[in-house]
Amino acid sequence: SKTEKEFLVEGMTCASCVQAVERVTKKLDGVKDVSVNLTTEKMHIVFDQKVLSTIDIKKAVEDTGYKLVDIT
Ligand code: 9UX
Repeated sequence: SKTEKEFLVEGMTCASCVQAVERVTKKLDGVKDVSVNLTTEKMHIVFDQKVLSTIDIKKAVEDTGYKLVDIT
């Protein structure tokens, strides 16, 4: 049930934005790995889809002030 997805993260303008997005997603139950790239604006995330949905991930990031766009 481990799955990988790519998202586009909208609204990041500095390295602290990247850290904020990584921090909020890494602490979600079911997330195994997250990496966010400021230049490409992409997030790569590995998570257990039995525990967490993409909606949950989007909500967590959007509550932090950024927007996630599904690209896979
Ligand atoms: Mo950097 Mo991001 O000062 O919202 S943390 S712009």
